[in-house]
Amino acid sequence: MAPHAALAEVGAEYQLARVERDSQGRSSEAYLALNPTGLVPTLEDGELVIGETAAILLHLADRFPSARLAPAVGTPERAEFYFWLIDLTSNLQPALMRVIYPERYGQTGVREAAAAQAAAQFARVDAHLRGRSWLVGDSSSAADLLLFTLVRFGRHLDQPAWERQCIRDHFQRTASLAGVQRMLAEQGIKLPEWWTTGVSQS
Ligand SMILES: N[C@@H](CCC(=O)N[C@@H](CS)C(=O)NCC(=O)O)C(=O)O
Repeated sequence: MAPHAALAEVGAEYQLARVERDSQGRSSEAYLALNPTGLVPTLEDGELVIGETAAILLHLADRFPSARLAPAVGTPERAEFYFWLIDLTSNLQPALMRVIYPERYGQTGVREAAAAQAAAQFARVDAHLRGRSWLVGDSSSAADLLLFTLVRFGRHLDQPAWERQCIRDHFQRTASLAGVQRMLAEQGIKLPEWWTTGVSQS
């Protein structure tokens, strides 16, 4: 979702390709040749083939600087932007994967432990968003697209992530971005009823 929304936000021309897996969840040899991790997403940009959501977002921010997917290089906001991309990728996302697919981790109690970890991370993000519209600075960045994706994954928690007020406001605000709207329409993703009500652009 996040790289797709970023492509739409920057106004790039792009094509989506569905990645098929076999019944054991294995990716095809052709896909593994593009991305040895077998994970989605992968971006092909001319000769460049690159995986990992955060790497793709950083690349798109560099390729389309006027779209301002990232704060200016060398500023404190840029450093905070790195923090959020790396924090969301390395702390929150793995916890959510354990919540959604606990059977892969082969131990009992994985889901409960991971759900507690994810809830703590969301509480921290919610506190950071208090009084702010976006994760970094005064305008949206690719970090907001990544958070939006993970908040939607967080609907699987006993207390869905978007039930936290500041996260919910941020989710509504991010859902209103033109590129996010386009991504949602192209992926056929429906948002919950509440997102259309009370959208705050402050
Ligand atoms: N750190 C990777 C994680 C990607 C990831 O977990 N992708 C999921 C889809 S959202 C996937 O490929 N799951 C298939 C699997 O785990 O086998 C990234 O941010 O790109």
